Amino acid sequence: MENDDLILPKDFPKLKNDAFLRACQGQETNHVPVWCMRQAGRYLPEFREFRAGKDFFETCRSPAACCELTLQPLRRFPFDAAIIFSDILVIPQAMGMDVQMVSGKGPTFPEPLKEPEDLLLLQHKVDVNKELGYVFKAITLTRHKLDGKVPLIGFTGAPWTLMAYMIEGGGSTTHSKAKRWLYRHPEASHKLLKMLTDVIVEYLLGQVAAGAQALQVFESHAGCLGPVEFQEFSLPYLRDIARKVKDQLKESGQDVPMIVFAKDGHYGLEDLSQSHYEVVGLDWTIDPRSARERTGGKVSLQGNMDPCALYAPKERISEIVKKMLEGFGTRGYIANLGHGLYPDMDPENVGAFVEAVHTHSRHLNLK
Ligand code: 1CP
Repeated sequence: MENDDLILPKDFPKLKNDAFLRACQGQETNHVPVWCMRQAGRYLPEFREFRAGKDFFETCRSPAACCELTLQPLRRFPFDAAIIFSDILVIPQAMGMDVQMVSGKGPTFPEPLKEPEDLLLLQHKVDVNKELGYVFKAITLTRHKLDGKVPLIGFTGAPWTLMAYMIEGGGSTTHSKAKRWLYRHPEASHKLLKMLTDVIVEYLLGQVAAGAQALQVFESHAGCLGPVEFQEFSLPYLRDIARKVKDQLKESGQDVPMIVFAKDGHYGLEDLSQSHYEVVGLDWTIDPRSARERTGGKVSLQGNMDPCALYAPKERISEIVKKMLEGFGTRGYIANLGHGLYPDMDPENVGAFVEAVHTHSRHLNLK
């Protein structure tokens, strides 16, 4: 593979470990599959070394760099899935917004959306192959280089979460600027959410065409909405995305499992389990048994250990994992954290988490 640019999305190596894909579909597996949100990240010294001195979004635009960062955690741990290294904010960029990663501050939009008229400044029709083709190339390259070890997950931010960043101009604790739009400019809000939905659908289809074997939709800011706002401004778009992606894939005889992760959106759990997604991701504020009851076996579940439990000694991590597995059961379940890994986490404890999931679930399956 001399020139990575010439690698095509076909003749992919045969998949050797399908536990993750089977669990997404609710099928039996020998062990519970496990991966971690932000598994490619700053808690790994090799990640910090590779990223040192490089601009974050420049890194995102390099398929070779994304491939390397995606593979790094898999060299250390027997994760059952890989997630492509990228970021949710590549979509606002593709729509014409400037987004920079400011060290110590996080993603920053120098000119966030302020008033409904600002929607006119956005690119309404996005050619995803032109604007986001670099992500597709990264996916194709990574799928080849994974050599069938585990499936590759593609992802996107959900419309409300992206809208929140585009208005707030970065991270926020209250999201009051973005929520102001929901209460003051509901029509413009729906217009923006619809525009984002259209781009997201094309983007996800492009990821599948490039080789993504599952898709996760991150509604990271569900928690700042209440049940009423969630029903109006988040859920319909989450549903639309899954339905449109699935309908289009069906036309070409394809099917990939889709995961929806609405962080802190416990009030929407019943609805999320009836939204065309195979898997519902959970944060740690939901009790596993109650999540199973409330979703009534309609979907597989993913999550949900408190990431901070990784600060505990390894024996304690093992106990927590065992309890979590007993709560969820080993079928139709993908172990993960309730949110991403933090930069100060010890890679050894991440290894202990993965091992505990594999060991305890094999044991429970024998009972
Ligand atoms: O320089 C760095 O390494 C910065 C840290 C970092 C990383 C590793 C950012 C900045 N993004 C990423 C990669 C990333 N982002 C992945 C890679 C794959 C993996 O998980 O291993 C993924 C899936 C994302 C998705 C993402 N970006 C989300 C959704 C997941 C979540 O955390 O809720 C969100 C909200 C973002 C925005 C973002 N990007 C980066 C930061 C620090 C943030 C959060 C900003 C904030 O709200 O304060």
